[in-house]
Amino acid sequence: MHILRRTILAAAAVSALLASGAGFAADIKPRLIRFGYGLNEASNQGRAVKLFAEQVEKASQGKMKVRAIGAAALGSDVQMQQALIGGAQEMMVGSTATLVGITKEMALWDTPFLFNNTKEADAVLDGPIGTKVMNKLQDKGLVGLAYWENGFRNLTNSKRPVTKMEDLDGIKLRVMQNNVYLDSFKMLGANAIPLPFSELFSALETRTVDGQENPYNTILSSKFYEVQKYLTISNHVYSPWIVTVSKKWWDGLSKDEQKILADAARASRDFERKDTREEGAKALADLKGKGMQINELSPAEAGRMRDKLTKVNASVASNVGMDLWKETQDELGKMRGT
Ligand code: TF8
Repeated sequence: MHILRRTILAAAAVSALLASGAGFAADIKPRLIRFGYGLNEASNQGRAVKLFAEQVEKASQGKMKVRAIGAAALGSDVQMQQALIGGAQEMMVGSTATLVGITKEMALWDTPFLFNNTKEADAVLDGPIGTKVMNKLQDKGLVGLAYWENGFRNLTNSKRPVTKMEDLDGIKLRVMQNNVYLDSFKMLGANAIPLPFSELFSALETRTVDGQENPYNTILSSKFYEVQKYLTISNHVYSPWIVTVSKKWWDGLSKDEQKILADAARASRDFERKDTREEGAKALADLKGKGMQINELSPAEAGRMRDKLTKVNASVASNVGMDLWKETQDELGKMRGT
């Protein structure tokens, strides 16, 4: 009787251990992960990084510690990418658009009006095409774990309401350090100026540039409403973020450690998309409340801009390769039933 009871207790203890993820074989060493990002702590990006850190610490029973460092304190996206490649920093999350200099296929996501809605974005990014593009990073010293949502981008400026293309003439518009964005906005008539995000607020404040484009969430969390009066709803492109790891460091991790990071990146992706969409749904009203003047484009003007912007498609296609371009168009066509 006693032996039986002890056996049952022991079996229960083992299964509890296994259920908690700390199976006997789990190979987890003490690790410090410096995880950098560009927005501030009180942003959708900051909240998701915080969740990621909690998940990793929990799943590793406190052995793997994530030091989340926001507000570009470790550098701009481009600087952090280099630190990851060199092994001086372990992880980051940032815009895919700033990775194009490293992996040209990332330019696929810069295609204006590629996705009609977030459902299409999620399906393509999380499906075989998104994975294929993400895996291209590996040759360059980076491991991609998940796409998070930055979101559909909209135009703001301090000069005038943009109700038609011609209103952009001569507006000094900050764009990301990416040729598709540069070409797109030049094509629309703006004076497009590439700048890292970390320099954007002060560039707007000092009027070094007149405008910028980012999702509502970022316009809100980065307080651009303090230095930008006009917002034009343009939704001209869906911009993903991507969680990346230094491959140099990743290759030294055990399978268990890698799995903890990959699982946490995906769990925080799901949280982040939901959080971003909830915040985004209220953001316009919030921005109005902060004093921004918001306008939509008439269907005719939106169509004119769209026609102009899709002129960059040919150069995106040649950059990313015709096969990948066609595969993406086919996939979207299937989803749209066209
Ligand atoms: C941009 C991007 C940024 C992100 C962020 C720093 O405009 O949208 O918000 O790259 O990770 O630069």
